[in-house]
Amino acid sequence: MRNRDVARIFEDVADMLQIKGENIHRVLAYRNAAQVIAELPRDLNAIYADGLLTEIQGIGETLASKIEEMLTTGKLDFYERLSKQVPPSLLAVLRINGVGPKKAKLFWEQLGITTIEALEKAARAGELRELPGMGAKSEQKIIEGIEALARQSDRLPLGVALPIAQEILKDLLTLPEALQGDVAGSLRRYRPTIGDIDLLIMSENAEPIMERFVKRPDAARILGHGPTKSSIELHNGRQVDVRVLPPERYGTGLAYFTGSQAHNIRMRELALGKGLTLNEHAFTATDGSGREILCATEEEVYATLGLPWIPPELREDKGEIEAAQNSILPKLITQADIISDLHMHTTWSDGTRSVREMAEIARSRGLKYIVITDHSRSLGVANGLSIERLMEQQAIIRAVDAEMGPVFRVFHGTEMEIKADGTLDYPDEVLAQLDVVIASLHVSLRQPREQVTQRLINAIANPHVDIIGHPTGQLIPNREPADLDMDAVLEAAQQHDTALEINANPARLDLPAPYARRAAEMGIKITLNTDAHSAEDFDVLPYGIGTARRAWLTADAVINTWPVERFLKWVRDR
Ligand code: DGT
Ligand code: CA
Ligand code: CA
Ligand code: ZN
Repeated sequence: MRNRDVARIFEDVADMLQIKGENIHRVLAYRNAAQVIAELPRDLNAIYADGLLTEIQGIGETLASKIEEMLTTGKLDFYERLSKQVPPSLLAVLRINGVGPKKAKLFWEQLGITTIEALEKAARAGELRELPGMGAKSEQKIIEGIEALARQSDRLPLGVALPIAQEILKDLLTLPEALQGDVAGSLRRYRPTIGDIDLLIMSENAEPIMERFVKRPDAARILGHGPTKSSIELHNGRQVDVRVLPPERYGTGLAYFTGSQAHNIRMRELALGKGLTLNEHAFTATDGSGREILCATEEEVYATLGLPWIPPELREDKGEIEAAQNSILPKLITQADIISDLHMHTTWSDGTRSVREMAEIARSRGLKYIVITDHSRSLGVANGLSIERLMEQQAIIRAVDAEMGPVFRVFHGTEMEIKADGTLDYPDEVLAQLDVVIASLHVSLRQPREQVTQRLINAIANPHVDIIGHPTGQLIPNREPADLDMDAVLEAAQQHDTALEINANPARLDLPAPYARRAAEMGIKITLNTDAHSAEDFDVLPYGIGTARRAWLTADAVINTWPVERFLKWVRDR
């Protein structure tokens, strides 16, 4: 048994105990153990062999002996006995948003429901509303929950996957045989979520690279170990593929394995038009001669098709081939273009650093100006600022700004709540005293389309509001965006010259790239911010840059590349 199998059984045990109505502490002990084990970087079998099971946080004697039983016998007697009392298929029902153990038990006992399918049928037939504590509304919620579950994908957030990929790549590149390496696949294209990790290594001698890769200590399982391609599964269940290519074919392989599949299909069609086939190895003449064209670089691959090199973030068959053919590919923004950050928090609300510290960190990272935007008063959970505290903060910010001198500027802003009733959290006369106003939705994101859209439009239309923060409210991978009428939102932003944020936090990446692209085409200004709450949070910028590049943005489309004078002129004139 591997870590994830043990974790899954503990998770199921927790659920079954909870459905049975057992002591909550006991339930939580199993649930916590499941989580700890799922995230362990080391193989449980190795830990067990070293006699260190009870050293794992949250694992006492009882749980350790259950782990031992599973590792040595491949099953858990306690789990088998529970499965006879609570149908295991009922556990899937708990994954529906809005269905907890109490309701699952109710549906099972009253209606004999043990599967999601049966529950959906009963809900659609209006049978759930008759049950105690239920009604038409909660019945509808369950239908929506089932629909949302069906849409949910088993994909890993970019922010989790990229550091893992980079670490593995770095390790393989320590081998003298590895001449070069790249992250490929959806990760190189900066998709917000990824299915698996694809890595490419350039080498004449693949064997030592394959060897080192499959022997990684974080490999839970070797899925394949070939001469030039190997795959492992990490303890978190994720697959990593490594392929080794000789230098003279590296460009062809990198282009192929970067994808997307849709982009590759277009490339292959273009090749056929030139009498060539194209696969991961080479172009081959279709005239029967077998003549190959090898490409060491991606530039050569594209040049063979008469195209300029296309940045990976654009390779989705969303017009990039046509743009390349017509020589109108955008000059995409890069991290070096960014000279400011307009959204960050300090200890005044829920950040971990003072105004001065945030300013110094930002300056040391090469920025030229920042805006301090702590939360507003109604967001109690984030220690939002009363008007009095906001004005106190202004004095501090003005002092820090003066001390930092003219080449680094610190401005005063707010990240103001758009409240559930659609009103804004500070009155206009307070907003008028701030340099920059961001308005964001944090509460009541599940309001009906018309209502939540109107809330956002109210904020966009307020002349003091300069920026809408993380406009859709999505959280990756599990919280869906608010049900916004994006056409109406973009139209309003265009009309009022209100900027929309691309929040670089990999859990947000909001505004999503397709909307950001449309917004920029409409002339709406985009701002790219880290929303930093700590020093390390500034590191999320590359995720935002990747998203901006997926949105086809040039540096000029993004406020954060503008010199401070241009930025100030925009906030003052609008
Ligand atoms: P993912 O892993 O689901 O996030 O997405 P990708 O794009 O990383 O897809 P993956 O890992 O299945 O394959 C990596 C790349 O290899 C993919 O972007 C394009 C290329 N590729 C894989 N299978 C095929 C195929 O059947 N046809 C074509 N044209 N390309 C493929
Ligand atoms: Ca992949
Ligand atoms: Ca793959
Ligand atoms: Zn924020």
